[in-house]
Amino acid sequence: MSGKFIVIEGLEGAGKSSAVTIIKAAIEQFGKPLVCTREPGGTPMAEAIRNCVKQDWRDEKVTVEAELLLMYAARAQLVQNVIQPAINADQWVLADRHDMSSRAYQGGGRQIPDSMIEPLRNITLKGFKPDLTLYLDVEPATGLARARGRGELDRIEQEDISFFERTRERYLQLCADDPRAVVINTMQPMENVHQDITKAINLFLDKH
Ligand code: T5A
Repeated sequence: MSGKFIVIEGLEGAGKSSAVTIIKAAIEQFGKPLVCTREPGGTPMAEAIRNCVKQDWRDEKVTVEAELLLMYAARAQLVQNVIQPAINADQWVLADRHDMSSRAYQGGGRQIPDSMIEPLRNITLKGFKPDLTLYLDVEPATGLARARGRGELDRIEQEDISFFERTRERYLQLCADDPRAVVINTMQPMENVHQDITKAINLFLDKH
């Protein structure tokens, strides 16, 4: 027996926080012990990396290569120390972001070629992948307006809109190629978004 790995993905302001709350409740009702994670982060060292990548370093430019490597360094810590042990112990894991974020933000947004990303994925994940990914789709302008309403934008959130358009486009491509990914339209009233999320998670739970 082993647990399941469910991932929520999406641009800033897509509504991942409320999706986590809905899915967490559904899994707990299903009677499964649950571990929740976020990326980058989720272990003491990975949280330190998160602080490092989210902030500006005054005049020092964060290179796209350093950003990519830090995302995978944080992921290696989290997957080996938290996610895989939990799954091996028959717990379920609900993740706020995972590998698809790097492929979309660094691959799509930053335009880093797959030939650079793939070796890092192999080293870090060794073929490990989610059982279900819910991608919350939002147009960048709408998502960023929601994120702005919440407070100051961080280093990545301050990127040009074209960065988020490329990121979204890559997300949609990755979902189209992944039979375990479900796209949820979040550009509709919150109540409808929540109904769609509930439907998707219940469909998954019915099969497991
Ligand atoms: N990153 C991360 C990479 O570049 N590569 C990687 O490999 C990884 C793992 C992480 C940053 O790092 C990048 C991506 C990110 O830029 P973060 O703080 O975790 O930083 O950023 P986010 O995950 O984007 O967190 P956010 O809090 O911005 O996004 P959420 O959680 O999707 O937004 P949420 O749920 O707080 O919603 C925002 C607001 O919108 C409203 C909500 O009420 C809330 O106020 N809202 C809606 N309003 C109207 N209609 C709806 N349907 C709504 N849905 C939500």
